[in-house]
Amino acid sequence: MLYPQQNNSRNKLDLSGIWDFQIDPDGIGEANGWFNGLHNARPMAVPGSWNEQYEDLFNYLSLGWYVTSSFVPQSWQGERVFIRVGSACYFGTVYVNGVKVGTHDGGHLPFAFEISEHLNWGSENVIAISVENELQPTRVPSGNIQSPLGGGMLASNMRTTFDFFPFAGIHRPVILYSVPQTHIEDVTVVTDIEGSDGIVKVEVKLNSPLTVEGRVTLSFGDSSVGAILDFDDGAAQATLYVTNARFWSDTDPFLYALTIQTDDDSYTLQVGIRTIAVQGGQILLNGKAVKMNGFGRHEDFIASGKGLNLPLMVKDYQLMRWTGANSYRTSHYPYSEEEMQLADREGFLIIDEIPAVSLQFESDEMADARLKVCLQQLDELITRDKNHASVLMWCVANEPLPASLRLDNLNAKAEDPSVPRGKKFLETLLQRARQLDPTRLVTLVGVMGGPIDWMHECDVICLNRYWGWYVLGGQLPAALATMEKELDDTWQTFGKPILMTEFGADTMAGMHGHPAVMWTEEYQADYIRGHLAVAERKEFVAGMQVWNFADFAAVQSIMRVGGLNMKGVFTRSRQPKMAAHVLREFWKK
Ligand code: GCB
Repeated sequence: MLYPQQNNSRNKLDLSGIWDFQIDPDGIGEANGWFNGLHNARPMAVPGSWNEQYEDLFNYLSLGWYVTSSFVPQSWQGERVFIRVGSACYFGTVYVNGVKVGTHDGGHLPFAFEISEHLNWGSENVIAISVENELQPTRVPSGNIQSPLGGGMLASNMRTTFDFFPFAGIHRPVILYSVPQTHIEDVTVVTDIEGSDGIVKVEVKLNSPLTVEGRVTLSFGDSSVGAILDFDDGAAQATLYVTNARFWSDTDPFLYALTIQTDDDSYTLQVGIRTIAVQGGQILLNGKAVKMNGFGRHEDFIASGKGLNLPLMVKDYQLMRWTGANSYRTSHYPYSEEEMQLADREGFLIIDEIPAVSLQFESDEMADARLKVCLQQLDELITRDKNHASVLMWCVANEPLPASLRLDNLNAKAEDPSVPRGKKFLETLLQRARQLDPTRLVTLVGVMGGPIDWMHECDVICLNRYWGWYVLGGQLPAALATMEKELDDTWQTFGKPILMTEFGADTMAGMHGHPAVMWTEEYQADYIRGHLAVAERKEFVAGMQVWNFADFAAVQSIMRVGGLNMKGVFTRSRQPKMAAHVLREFWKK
């Protein structure tokens, strides 16, 4: 799905701003024509979650209506016009001038509907979007089911299965865009390297099955290479050769501008030439071993919730660089497209994850329903992000949970029918990811005590481990020894690169202790120092990703002080804890 852009053949109108908003707990809005305007509206920022914009909406997850109006210029008439929503959590319905134009299931991914027929050209148009984020067992991520890890521990007032606040609303920009009647519908770019030369393979699809000619050009500074695109049945391919190419990497994130031109349309993408592979215990970027050091993160901030927050995004990248990080995982859902563009530009190595956090497989029926959702999410994610140089890996799940998992007895799962059911489920997703994109690595992130048998199809073994926090808390020497042994055993089992995708300790900023006890800044610093020191001795550890970059909103519970998960090395307002300096010592060397 191409990101909208403005050029001579295309137009783009960003509807970000303050919209009218009204909650509809009884679901009466549609019958009463709320899509034409709201009687009792209050201002609401788009993009943004509604939960932290008003305290009475903090725990509200049911239906809410957003209404605005937009002038569509006369000059757009004759073009095809679409409305595109970057993300609505969880279910969105779009109305234009009173007509329902489409619905979309699932958060964190964009969707678009053609609205050319419903517009008033050269005048105002009423745009309404209703959104709800009810926690339901068949949604992904799921809610309102029992977690084997004990729902009450992590979630008291909202029955999530996952450990972050279920922010609701329109989280990313709503854009009106126009394209010509015959337009470029999709572009796929795959790059390769031969010696010092770069190879750029381009596939272009038009929206109609035409036989026409177009052109593709790759430019850098004053130079360019190009090729003819011979469209047959609306599709064309070309291969460009770049002698002495400048390869994209975390240390030199060089981007070329790739422009597709047809008689009616043109589209430009930023392209990095790079390869990605694994060999033994190493991840190879452009044929050379690279470590993916950084964080698990969240899209989360005061007041904006999960809403796109551009100054915060820039600041977070600067802070990550300050620690020496070069990588992160989009835990636990796809991040904004703006964020992926910044990762390309800044040279961050991304593990790109669908919202499949804490999947459960308690029955065939439930597993089938969730698999359908996950396959759609995977399709949408790969379609959206396939051309980003920064994306090295697709991650199909975070901590899928066997029904019999218990943190106090990590081995108790003989005869658990959710184990083979889960294996089939996860392998289906891994295979689909590989089939949709054979050029990238595929993985899933395993929970402590989860079946390692679920990971055989992964290119990289991703482990979330809390030795020294949830298990062996306050006993760092024993915790680190156990962790080291588990790493060695896992390497023996798989012979594949291992990434620690989570390890961390909740820490109240400003709390100190000598000796270092749990929750103090000293404990977190020692915990992280200990983990990084072990990892440094293991060549097969291809990266360490601390949980978490910053403190983030979770649901209220006895485990989350002030409703926050405090495993950040920065506070929620982005001040460093002692541990952030420890990271610099290791990663800036
Ligand atoms: C995990 C989860 C993450 C939680 C974290 C924690 O394993 O993947 O979503 O926030 O543990 O802090 O408990």
